[in-house]
Amino acid sequence: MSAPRRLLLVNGPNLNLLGTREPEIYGTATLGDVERITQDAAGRHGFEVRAVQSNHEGVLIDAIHAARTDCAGIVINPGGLTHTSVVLRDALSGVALPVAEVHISDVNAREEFRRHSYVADIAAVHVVGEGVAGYATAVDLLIDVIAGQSEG
Ligand code: CA2
Repeated sequence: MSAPRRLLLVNGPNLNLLGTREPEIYGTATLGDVERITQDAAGRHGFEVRAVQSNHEGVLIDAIHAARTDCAGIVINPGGLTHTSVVLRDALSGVALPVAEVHISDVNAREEFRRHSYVADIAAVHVVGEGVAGYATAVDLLIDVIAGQSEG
């Protein structure tokens, strides 16, 4: 059976605040803009997007589990959970879908604790420091990975 032409977009804690504070770090685009950018990029490849943002780890994990049956890949900005969450990592590796990890800011040029990601070594795609445009880059690269899988 061919893979579903749908991606799950996951935005973690506090990303609902995009566009309201800290524009010098995160820019002025809102979460709605991020979801549109991701949907537009996916649409150019004939994919649709299911978007979830939550400040609750369990909600994110349930959404990741649900993607197992009807999504071909996951674009995720785990927010601060990037640096803390083994359970989020386990959920992502458990569903065995290709993952694109996105960070709006350049996490390698900020505080030391932001340099470690629990997701990085299970993600096939990494996009860091491109602002919200990085979500479109992540979609393009993730769909390359998905296309490569279905060739094999
Ligand atoms: O750069 C990113 O995308 C981050 O994933 C954003 C997280 C941060 O903990 C990561 O280290 C890097 C923080 C998300 C909070 O976003 C806000 C946006 C506007 C105002 C306040 C918070």
